[in-house]
Amino acid sequence: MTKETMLNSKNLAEISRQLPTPSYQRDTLKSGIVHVGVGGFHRAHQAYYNHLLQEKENASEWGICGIGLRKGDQKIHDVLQQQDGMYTLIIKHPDGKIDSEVIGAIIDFKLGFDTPNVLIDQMAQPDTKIVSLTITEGGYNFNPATGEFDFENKDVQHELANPEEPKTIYGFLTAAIRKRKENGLPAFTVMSCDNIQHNGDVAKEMLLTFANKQDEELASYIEKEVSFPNSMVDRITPVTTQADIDYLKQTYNLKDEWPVTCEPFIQWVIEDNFSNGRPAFEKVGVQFVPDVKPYEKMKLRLLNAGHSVLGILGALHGHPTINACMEDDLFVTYLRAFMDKEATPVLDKLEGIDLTTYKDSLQERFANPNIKDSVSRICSESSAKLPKFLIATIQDNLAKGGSIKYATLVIAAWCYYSDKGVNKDGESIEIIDAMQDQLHQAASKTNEDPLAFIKQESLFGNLAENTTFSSLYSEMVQKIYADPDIKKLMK
Ligand code: CS2
Repeated sequence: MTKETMLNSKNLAEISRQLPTPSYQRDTLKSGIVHVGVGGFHRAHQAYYNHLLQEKENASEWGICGIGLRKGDQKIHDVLQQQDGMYTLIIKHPDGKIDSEVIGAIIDFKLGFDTPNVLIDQMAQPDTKIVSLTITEGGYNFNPATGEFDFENKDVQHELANPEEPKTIYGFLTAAIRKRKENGLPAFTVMSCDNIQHNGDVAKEMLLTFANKQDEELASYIEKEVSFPNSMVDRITPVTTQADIDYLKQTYNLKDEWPVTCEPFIQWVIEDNFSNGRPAFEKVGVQFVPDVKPYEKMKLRLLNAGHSVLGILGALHGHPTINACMEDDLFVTYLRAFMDKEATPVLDKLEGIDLTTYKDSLQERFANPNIKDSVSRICSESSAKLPKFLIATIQDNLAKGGSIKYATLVIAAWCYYSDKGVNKDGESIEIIDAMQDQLHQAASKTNEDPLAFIKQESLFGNLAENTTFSSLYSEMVQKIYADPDIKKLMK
């Protein structure tokens, strides 16, 4: 067997005989963008758009420097370091066709949990014009029900008292903005790319709340000088599996230790609000709009919520992937009923977008048999996702007397899932959630108090006091506890 070719700059010419590789001069790129959270999604989305732009024209001031704030970032750092920042993007089409391409937009990666100054300096250097974020819904440090900044967070308390030892994104951003200000450099843009409605506004509000506690003068500088465009980002990016790594080895003899797979669909709608310039992303299909809010809401309340509906119910039934759910007619009918009867009636009107076509396309994307997006990825961190994706729809429908039964069953199923950690056949389910212990404790009181789970105010606000919701929920949760065969209740 021939020796595998390791993905790195030295081997690029050889690799390019087999699959597309960057044709631009990577060593001339500057780090105009510092990105926090170099996960699969960033690599399939923003870094991919950036790569397309680099391929199209000279955009050398807009290379990406990844940074990691947490110990968990060590592994991706080490892999990318050894691959000179490159990785393969494996785009899987529904008909089985696969397009693989080496992406080169990330030119550097730095870690800062032990050496925060390295990251502060990177953000504060003159070339940096944008700090972009995919730190997940939970990374914004707000209470999901009230939206208020969580000052109880130990890391936040530490960095407020020790501004030179930042730990969370807020400590790093304030330290870097302070340094730029002191050095007479213009402020960067903070560009959130997370699935949060009004993601830019939320990032701004949280950063200002934090900065006001630390340094009021700096907070008013941030308010005036830093821009926070809102955006809607979209591309389904499942967790990379060993099979993806093996595929590259077998097909191209290529050794890439952490490729990314994704669907062909990609979308980015963003407000044109940048304090210090931006790449010409419109040339590679990014839509710049004056107000992104209606797009965000449509995506979060249909795609992300739709995912959660399939994910939670699928986990309880025992479907391993989203496409397996979509092979089950009952799940397809249930998803569509949720979208048509509960999510759509509380969406804003969107000029030029036909929601029926949008929902049809979501069904096709979810059904892509090659994506194999695990329900465990979808269910992970549900405590940070469901309040915005699903509970908000229940609240809106309660306010106008609309249907809530489809979404309510998902909440009842989430309670059982959090309590038992098994599917209907008693097989264990892997639960990944920062609030796992609290969720489990609340859920495990269901037998004594059927409303115990929805009494968690940080997730549900005062919804437990709404008798329309609580009586329906109570009936459903008791039925699930009596018989967890969820399909009987989905009929
Ligand atoms: C998913 C998203 O995390 C989730 O639950 O719904 O990661 C989804 O795949 C992306 O937002 C698609 O753009």
